Amino acid sequence: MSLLKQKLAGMMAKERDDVKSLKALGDKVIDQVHVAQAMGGIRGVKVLICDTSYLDPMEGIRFRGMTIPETRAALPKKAGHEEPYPLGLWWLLLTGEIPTMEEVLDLEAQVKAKSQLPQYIIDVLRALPRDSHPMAMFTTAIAALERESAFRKRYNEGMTKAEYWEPTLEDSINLIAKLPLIAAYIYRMKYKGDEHIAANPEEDWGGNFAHMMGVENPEYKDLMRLYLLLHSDHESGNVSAHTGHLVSSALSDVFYSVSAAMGGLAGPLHGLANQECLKWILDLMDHFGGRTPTKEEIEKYAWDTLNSGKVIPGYGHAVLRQTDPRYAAQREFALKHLPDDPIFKTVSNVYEVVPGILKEHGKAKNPWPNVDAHSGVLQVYYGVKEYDFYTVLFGVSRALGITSQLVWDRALGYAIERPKSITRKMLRELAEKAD
Ligand code: HAX
Repeated sequence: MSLLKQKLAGMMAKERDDVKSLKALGDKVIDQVHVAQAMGGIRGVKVLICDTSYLDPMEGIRFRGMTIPETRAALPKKAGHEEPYPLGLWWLLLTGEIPTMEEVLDLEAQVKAKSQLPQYIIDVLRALPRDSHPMAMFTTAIAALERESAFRKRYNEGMTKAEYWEPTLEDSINLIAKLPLIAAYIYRMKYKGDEHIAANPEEDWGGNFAHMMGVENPEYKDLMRLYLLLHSDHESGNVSAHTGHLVSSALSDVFYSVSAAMGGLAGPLHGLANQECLKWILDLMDHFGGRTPTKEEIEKYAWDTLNSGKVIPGYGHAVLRQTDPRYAAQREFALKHLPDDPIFKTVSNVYEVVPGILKEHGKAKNPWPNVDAHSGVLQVYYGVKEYDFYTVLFGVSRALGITSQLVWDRALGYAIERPKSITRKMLRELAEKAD
């Protein structure tokens, strides 16, 4: 049995007792719902349970209680590299503990053993028109992989509810192993003359992804590790994680759940904002003849965007009310490795100008940048310029968060989701009665 499975098996009894004792508090009121929340995307209503991470509006994300700097400092790193093994973060999300080097390497080995792309997945990808969006390709390949599901097989054989987490973990390891292969295949097929690069058994999961995409710069491999850590988990209410949780609650397996989640990530208000954001920055620079525009010029351009009824991508957030610490971590990387890059300078100037404009505009509750405002410039710097691919990078990382949540959803027997809908007439009547 893998060290990860052993560790999780040892946690089950205590965690399940905890859930049982919470269920005994079942009739206590913990929140109330306002009309604005019912009409505004269930905004902020406390109805999901997620132990892998928590998002504080001012402080940002904590992975199992740890801030991003704490996590980066504590997780094991490959010798000679600055950023941790992303699979170490997965271990942390799953178990709540920082793994030892032995534990990370055991997990790396588990994942490596599943790192082959079946021919039928390649055939599915090749059958899609080359101008399909990479996220459509990615989502299709994940759904097609469902054929491999251990959960579905074991469910059909009649496994008990207490066992659900085991094939969920097995499916998760299988999926995590294959995602960089799928993503790199899409990247090379679509943008790099259909020439593919075999995995390097010496590389870790994160470094190998960069290698298979064709970027050998060790700095980029560290950027990839950082990227995979930063985008992984953002508690359970965001569109992608919540979709995964919702679909899995019907006992659909990991492949169906993550594929559906990726459909949500592909929206421009969510993960696709990273491509939108870089496009906005490049368009801005193009508009001023390719140079770094002045702050006054950025101000005018930002107002033009807002006045044309569009959002400024990479700014605002449904929960955060401060600069996203995932933005700050990427900015720190840029200040260290590409301080003089003209696109980075533009991103920095936009950071100085846009929050003030959004405040003056008066609509966005959070005028500060989110994770997507900074990721593109780093990719371009190392040669990954095809910005419609960026959400796939996000997707590989987000799967770490979603799968770690799904393993616990199934371990703790969380119920099938079924919120109640009412008609608008009923809503009005309830609201009037409430006053
Ligand atoms: N530019 C212009 N207007 C903005 C804005 C922005 N960056 N952010 C919010 N607003 C507007 C909203 O569109 C909304 O307008 P309406 O009342 O006309 O509908 C108003 O301000 C209030 O919105 P909010 O309550 O502050 O924000 P929401 O919770 O509704 O939405 C979003 C949060 C992230 C979707 C929003 O801020 C946005 O559209 N930002 C730009 C897109 C983006 O960067 N998305 C990525 C977010 C991070 C993420 O999920 N990454 O994957």
